[in-house]
Amino acid sequence: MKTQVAIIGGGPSGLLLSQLLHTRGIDSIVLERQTKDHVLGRIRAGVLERGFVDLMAKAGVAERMHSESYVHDGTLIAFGDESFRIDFAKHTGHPVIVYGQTEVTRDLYAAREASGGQIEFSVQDVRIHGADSDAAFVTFQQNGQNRRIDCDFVAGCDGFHGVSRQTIPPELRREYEKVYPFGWLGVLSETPPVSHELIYANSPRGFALCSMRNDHLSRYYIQCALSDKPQDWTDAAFWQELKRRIPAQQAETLITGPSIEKSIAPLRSFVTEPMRWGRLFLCGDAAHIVPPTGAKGLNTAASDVHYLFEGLSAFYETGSPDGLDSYSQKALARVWKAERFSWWFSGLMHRYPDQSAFDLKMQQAELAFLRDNDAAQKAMAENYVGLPY
Ligand code: RFL
Ligand code: PHB
Repeated sequence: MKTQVAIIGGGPSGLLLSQLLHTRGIDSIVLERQTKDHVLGRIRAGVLERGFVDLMAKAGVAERMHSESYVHDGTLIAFGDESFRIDFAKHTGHPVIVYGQTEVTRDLYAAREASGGQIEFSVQDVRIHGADSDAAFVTFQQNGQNRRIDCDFVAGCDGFHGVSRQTIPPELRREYEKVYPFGWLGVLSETPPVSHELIYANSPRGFALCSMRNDHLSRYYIQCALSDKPQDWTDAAFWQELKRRIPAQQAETLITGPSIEKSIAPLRSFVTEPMRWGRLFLCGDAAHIVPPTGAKGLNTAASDVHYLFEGLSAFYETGSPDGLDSYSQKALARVWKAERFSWWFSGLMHRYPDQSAFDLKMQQAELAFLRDNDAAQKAMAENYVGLPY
């Protein structure tokens, strides 16, 4: 097989890139290790920045998102018995929207299929060859057959555990990592959301988050120990713990029900540099991870896709390699800002096992400052709705 851009990974990064390239007549083949049902079964991100929304429109896949998403002009921050609202619209003129990653991925699959895009599922042993030469190619196995794609470029969109990052020789890679001493236990339930806007809560029992997917589907998270397993938590125990961590008014009105998904995610900050090696470009979770506090993972994947799409379009349309040459530097400049925000917001909202009385006072003072200071709220809101590309 032959294509212009071989894309490893059929998650949101790979699909969005493939669909955007298609709008400029650039050919790609997507290789996905899992089945489509498996990819669509993963419950992940929920909050989309305006940059992401614009990219979906550019890719021609914004129709259902616009009709079914929730527009949010602000968020509630709770600490102890207090809570205050940060008004995104007032501070930045922009909202965020809530539309699940599952739905984003579903819309992108539908668009790729409608335009005859090639996506190969259940591929195994994907290997990238000649990325540092003029003749890159990708080999893989499918249904017991060895297959090969010759290509101009490879986009490594295969997530944190993919092969693309590992293809870059270790001596050329620099990795930065912070692992947090807790995880998030997430529950999806077919119940109406407790609040129209998200609630981030720092309680003495740990962090909690109230989110949603639509009027009948809620998404809640609580900070948990890294050693916890989802099966350790009955639904009743989860609801009881959530109620103890959110403001009394919401705890009283929370409607509970059976969970339809329950999972635990560890929290990690991670960046690899550079994001390019020859003809291989890393995008999204393949290159960086943020803790989910602040909802930056999928959104940062989207800004990478934007820079790579611009670079590839310019290359094919004008022959200029400038956009590709500056890809890593441009993408990383924005990635580090998202890393900083997620790290800061995680530090502000969680209880740490080794937190001293002094550390706790610092956290409380910073929350009080955020509550009382307009400039601090504006800085938070600008980061939350998404820094410009
Ligand atoms: P993905 O989604 O991991 O997709 C990578 C795809 O590559 C496939 N793959 C391979 N394919 C072929 N060969 C290989 N060797 C392969 N290895 C892997 C995988 O099967 C997969 O289909 O990466 P991508 O596309 O970069 O997208 C990143 C996002 O998924 C991720 O950043 C977000 O989900 C993070 N995240 C959130 N981000 C937000 O922007 N807003 C949020 O509200 C938000 N909430 C979250 C989140 C992540 C969470 N978890 C579970 C980590 C909430 C949670 C709980
Ligand atoms: C979600 O709805 O899954 C979600 C929302 C906000 C976050 C993280 C996850 O910060």
